[in-house]
Amino acid sequence: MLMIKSRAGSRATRGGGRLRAVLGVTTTALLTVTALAALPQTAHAADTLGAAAAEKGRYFGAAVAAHRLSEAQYVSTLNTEFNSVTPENEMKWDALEPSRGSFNFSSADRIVNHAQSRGMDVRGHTLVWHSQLPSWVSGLGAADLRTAMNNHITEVMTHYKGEIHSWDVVNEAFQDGGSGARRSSPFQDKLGNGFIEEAFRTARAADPDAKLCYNDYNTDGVNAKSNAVYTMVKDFKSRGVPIDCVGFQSHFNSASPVPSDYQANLQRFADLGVEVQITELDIEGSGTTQATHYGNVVKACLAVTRCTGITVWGIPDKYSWRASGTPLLFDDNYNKKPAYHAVLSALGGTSGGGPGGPGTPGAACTATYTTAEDWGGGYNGKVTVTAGSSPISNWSVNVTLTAPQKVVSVWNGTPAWDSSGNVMTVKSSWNGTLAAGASTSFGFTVNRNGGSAPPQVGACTAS
Ligand code: 9MR
Repeated sequence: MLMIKSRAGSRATRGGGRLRAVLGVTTTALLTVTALAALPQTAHAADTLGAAAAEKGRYFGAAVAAHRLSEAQYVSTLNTEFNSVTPENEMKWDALEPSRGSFNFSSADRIVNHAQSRGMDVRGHTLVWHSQLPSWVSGLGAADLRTAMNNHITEVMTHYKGEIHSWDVVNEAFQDGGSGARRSSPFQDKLGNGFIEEAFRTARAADPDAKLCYNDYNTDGVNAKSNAVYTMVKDFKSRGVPIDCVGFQSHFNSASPVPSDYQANLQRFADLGVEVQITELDIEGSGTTQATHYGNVVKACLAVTRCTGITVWGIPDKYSWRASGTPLLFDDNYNKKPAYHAVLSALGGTSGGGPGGPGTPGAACTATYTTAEDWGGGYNGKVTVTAGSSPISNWSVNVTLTAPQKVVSVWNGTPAWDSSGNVMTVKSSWNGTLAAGASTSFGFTVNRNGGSAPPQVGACTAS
């Protein structure tokens, strides 16, 4: 007996992207209300990781634990700095389906609800993995295991349909070490090599808009294990097996440092026609050495066009799975470490903007972009406009779309179009007057029409 609770009702009241895509241009009023409701807490755009990454067309996420969401400092750091979350343990099989056919989504829902209320994206982790697998699954015979695997994928993805931008469909299916062989697991041992393909096909059918990723560790450089994954992805692409992305966990320490061919490895996967995502980044160490490694990882991602986002595996060091190695960006008191500043700087952001606002010194105003919601076929963009060190009474920002993408509505700003129809100049409407350092925002809905390039947001001008 399945005990699946549909999230459709909550999605409607939260203003899920797909609903808005259907309503389109005729619902500007609704869009205005819901877009404002979804604004992330941060107003200090380019001085946060999420906003700086968004300016580069990327997300910057953190692994999150549901039970930490009642801790004020944890939540405020999450809300201020990150625009994507991955449930650290709450979407694993043992958490979601502890006994056969009986699903418990409560902790995972808590994270998804939090993310949605702040306009953050969610990565789903993970559907099929040998670890954190309940014993009832490992005890099944082949036929039953196949049914259980496909049912698990279908029920979980259906529950979160339209709410997860990327799913780790299969995690860690290859052995460590030199062989490049498959890892022994109930799935591998009973279903054979075909289980990965079957999982991806089932996942595509369950939520056609979610990006489907293969995720693994020690595949970050070119080596036997990454070669084996590469061969599989190439084969999937050539045979039309649905795969959209490869996740590189990127757990680094002195025994497993950032490989010198990290960027080249990301690039060779990207060249197969998949997105690459850095999914569980942490680097043990401290001070400038750790900071340099972090900066290099971010630069590698930015140098690969199809590297669409970075997730760090936790927020403060004390909650890391490798806490003693202090591998994260915030110390135990949530102070920003040198590694934080290196990441922000590599993303093109600027440290040091306190309350009152960031901005390029001397600029009348700054404009920073984030994607508020994304439903595959389109998205809602948000541009935060922040006055510089003097008050302003109006502002103007150019937004350039790449055809065939089209803007279908704009709110909290007045658009005008150039002759190509791709460049819109958005001028302030009711919200032109800003005190020094104060922020406002405008939003717009884009239909992708099959395109994929992120919008280019130009400089802000004001008078
Ligand atoms: O960080 C997770 C930790 O809290 C769990 O105890 C552990 C259990 O296996 O999983 C950790 O996350 C892992 C992730 O799901 C897959 N890649 C390796 C991560 C670190 O172990």
